[in-house]
Amino acid sequence: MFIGIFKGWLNKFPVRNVVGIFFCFSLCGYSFFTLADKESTGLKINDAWVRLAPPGAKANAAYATLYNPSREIITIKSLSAICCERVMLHRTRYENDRAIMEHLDLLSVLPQSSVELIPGGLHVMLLNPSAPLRAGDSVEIQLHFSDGRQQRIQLPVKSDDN
Ligand SMILES: [Cu+2]
Repeated sequence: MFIGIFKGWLNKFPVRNVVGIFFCFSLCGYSFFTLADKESTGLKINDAWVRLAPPGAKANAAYATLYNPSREIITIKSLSAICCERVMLHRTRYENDRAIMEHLDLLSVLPQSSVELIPGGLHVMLLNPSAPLRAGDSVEIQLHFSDGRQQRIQLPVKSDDN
């Protein structure tokens, strides 16, 4: 009986609309699963946070552990965020006790491996926020992968001591 009703409902729509609806379902499902860390797509994100910067600072560093649960290399080719003018991948290098930040064009995470973004190492740099980021804010960063896929991640803004 249920199938009968469903068929009746389907007959009311031209085939093209059904395809449209299905496409919408799969798109919505895709973004839902990316956020929910679906096994086969995207990275699993842990310990993500944005470091609270001193007042007036034009940059905030962000950290996270990125785990690639898939069997293929996942490469981040760029990042973006609504909060900030630019988002870059940086690596801190030490030269004569001086910390130097280098820009990375790409970051690859090998299959079933993790990359740690941590203070003093690899990190994400959020530049020129449109408004100062405050403790307790949530920042959304979009990862753009080299295969064209994207993943949104949420990071809480926290001070160093918590
Ligand atoms: Cu940096």
